Amino acid sequence: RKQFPFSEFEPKWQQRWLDEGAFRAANPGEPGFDANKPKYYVLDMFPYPSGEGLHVGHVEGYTATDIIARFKRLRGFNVLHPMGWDAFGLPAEQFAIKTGQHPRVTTERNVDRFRAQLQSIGFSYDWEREISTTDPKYFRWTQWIFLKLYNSWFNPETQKAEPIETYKGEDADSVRLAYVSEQPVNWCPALGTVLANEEVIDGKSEVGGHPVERRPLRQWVLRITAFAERLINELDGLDWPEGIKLLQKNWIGRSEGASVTFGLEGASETIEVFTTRPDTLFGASYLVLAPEHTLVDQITTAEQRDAVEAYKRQVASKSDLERTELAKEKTGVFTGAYAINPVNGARIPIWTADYVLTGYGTGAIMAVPAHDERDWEFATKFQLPIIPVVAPADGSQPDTSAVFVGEGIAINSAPIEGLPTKEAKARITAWLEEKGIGHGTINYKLRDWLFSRQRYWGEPFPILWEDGRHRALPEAELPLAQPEMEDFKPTGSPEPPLSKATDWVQYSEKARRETNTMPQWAGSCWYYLRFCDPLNPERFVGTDAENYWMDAGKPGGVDLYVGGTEHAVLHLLYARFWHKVLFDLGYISTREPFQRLVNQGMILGPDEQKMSKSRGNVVNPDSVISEYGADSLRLYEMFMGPLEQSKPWSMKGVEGVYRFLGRVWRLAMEETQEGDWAISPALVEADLTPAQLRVVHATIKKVTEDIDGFAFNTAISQMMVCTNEFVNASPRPVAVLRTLLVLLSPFAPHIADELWALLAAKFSGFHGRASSQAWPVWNEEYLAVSEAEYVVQVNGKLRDRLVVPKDAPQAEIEAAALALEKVKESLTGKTVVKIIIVPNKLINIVAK
Ligand code: ANZ
Repeated sequence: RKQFPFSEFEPKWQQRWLDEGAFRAANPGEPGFDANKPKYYVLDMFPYPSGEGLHVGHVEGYTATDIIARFKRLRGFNVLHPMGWDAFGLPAEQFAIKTGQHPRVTTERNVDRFRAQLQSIGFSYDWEREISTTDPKYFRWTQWIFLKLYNSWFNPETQKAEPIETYKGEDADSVRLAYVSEQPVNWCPALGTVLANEEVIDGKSEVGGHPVERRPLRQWVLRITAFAERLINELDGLDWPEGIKLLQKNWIGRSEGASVTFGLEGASETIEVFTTRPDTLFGASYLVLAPEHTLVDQITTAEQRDAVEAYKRQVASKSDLERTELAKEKTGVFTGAYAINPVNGARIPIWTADYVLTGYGTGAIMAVPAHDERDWEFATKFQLPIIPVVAPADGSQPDTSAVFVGEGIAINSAPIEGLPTKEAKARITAWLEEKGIGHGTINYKLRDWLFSRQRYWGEPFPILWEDGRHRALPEAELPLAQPEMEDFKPTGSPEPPLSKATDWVQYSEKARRETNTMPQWAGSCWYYLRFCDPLNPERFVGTDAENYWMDAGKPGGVDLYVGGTEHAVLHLLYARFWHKVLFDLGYISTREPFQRLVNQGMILGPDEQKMSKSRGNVVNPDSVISEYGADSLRLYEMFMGPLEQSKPWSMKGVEGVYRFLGRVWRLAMEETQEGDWAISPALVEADLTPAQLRVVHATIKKVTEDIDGFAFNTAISQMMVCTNEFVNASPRPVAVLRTLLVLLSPFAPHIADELWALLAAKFSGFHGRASSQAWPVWNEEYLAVSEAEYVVQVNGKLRDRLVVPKDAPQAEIEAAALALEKVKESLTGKTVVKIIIVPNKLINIVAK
């Protein structure tokens, strides 16, 4: 038997909310817009509509934001709470290839299923704002933003993106924020596409785990590195978890150091190296060039040529990760050439080795084996000199049998002798600058963003090629949709599938279309802007709507963004980058997209392992809904524990909250003899007793503060306390429900609205819906503690705490203290000598 008839009223309310447009957010200038209210924009990371449907992890974050959205509405905010679909992507395309259906068909089917699932949980989205990244009306603007990137550059003087017209140099193509580059890329033959570095894990594709090779390919790349400094610094004003800020900073990987020029013996060329330790220049005993470094071929001597060529071939297939692994046996070959150390004129050999990467710094290093671990291993293996130039700061003798990587005091380094590392770095850098052989510089690990994919199911690039040169497609021709194709399988070579649509590709007699498509990240880089004004046909977002919802003038626009930590780096970094470009170009009003970020913890399987199909421990939200109802699902996911922690699923826990909702139901309803439900005769219009007032007001206070603090689990506990207080009370004042149902409505909106409507038939004061009331306010006076909390000690040691009425007689306090389990335990075998009571503070039991 069901505790309450959720399966009857939940779908009814979902439909009613939709029909009434209950959660519609009006834009400035639209009917129904109330300019006197403050705004609140609460956003979920929109889902990829996979074939598997919604999982309980989605429900967790989405319930949290829904509680906030409903709470803010009740507190008088204009709330923007939208939902949409990140619907381009590899799985849809692969499924389409496998089943012979067009990805649009399967994507639409998945979207319909996701929408129905979300609606069956009662989330208060403004469904009129629904968007999908695959909709031409949407991706028209993704393409438009790409053209803005293509038509702008980063002006180092203003540190801003500017229209390309302000660039005064010769070759505009060399500075565009979207540019073409021949690059070694991660080519995945099985997926038939190029992957970004971050999509490759241990030499395998993140999706599917297929082998990945390196190959040179012509690619579109976005110049995100120009924004590296701002992407670090502008994290400062944001209300994000420190851990996420750190992840972003580490990903950007700023290192301060110097670039130093070494002369070549017997040649006019020079070699520039990047070092973070210019203070160790006197200890440089050889140079290393990355095998791909352009100078390698030029400087290699005839005797060494075969060895170097063989080595380069051997290295070609290795990933950066394999090459730089610390544990790996060092390899390398002498080029036969020598360089001159500019600080002391020493003649040092030039090697090539794969532990130096081509994409970082200058692709060349000065090796200081005494103070760098990799150099140490390399020098030891190839018997190159090891010259200590830094001594430990504590004055102890340098141990030349081991590498010393720390900071210390410069030795064997005439002009900086005796200086501590920091000063030594500054001094030598100044000296290099004076002599014109080096300068201070900053390097970033961040690489420009490889932005093209060889796929069908993505946004085509609005680019034309003619005589080997690219140009923008006229804006009037957007959106540029993919051609209809029967066969959109990867071609097996890096030639994209769109190249098979020959009619589409041939734009004019001379011009051809670009055939790459954009990566899935593109659509999610700006969707939060489109939500502000999703139907605007003229602009990617209207100015008034953007100013209002994104809070012109504040650093970040979206008030609250909730999602998983898997997006801690890439999605958030990419979106911030696009946002800054649009901001610089004057299209939007804020510097940052997301003011506050909260990461939900992972929901683990009942076995405390990650939920996965292969482990067979996946909990399906649909089956929880059919057995216990949507309110129970919502409430349980919030009751599991703090939002940001990971926690295991438990069906017992679901039953627990389900029974709690049953008790809430029975606060108002009673079963009739015929098995129907009728309003409980215990329910009356009556004043609350002081004790009842205290519970109700304590509940208002706790729930209010806990929602603000994202402590949904303890808010629910307090509502349980309140319910237990009243469920057996007879007579039972109906006023309790006027408050409790409103407090409950963000968490369990269906039952709250249903009981509210049922009570309206008999009692006054139940107008509208529970979920459309004003949020209750607590009265501190009712809270005035008539209770005192005592610290209980035994022989001066803290054992427990005790809450008793303030005016309790001494004997009662003593008895209650002695009855405490922990006190009893520590009194075993002892006799109480006396009990000292400091009123309303402390009880000390002296025992022997
Ligand atoms: C000499 C030296 C002496 C270094 C010393 C370190 C310690 P991060 O912090 O990662 O920026 N390096 C520079 N370019 C490289 C490349 N393309 N591939 C591999 N290694 C490279 O590290 C910068 C340091 O890593 C640089 O400072 C350089 O080694 C090396 F006691 O130069 B160092």
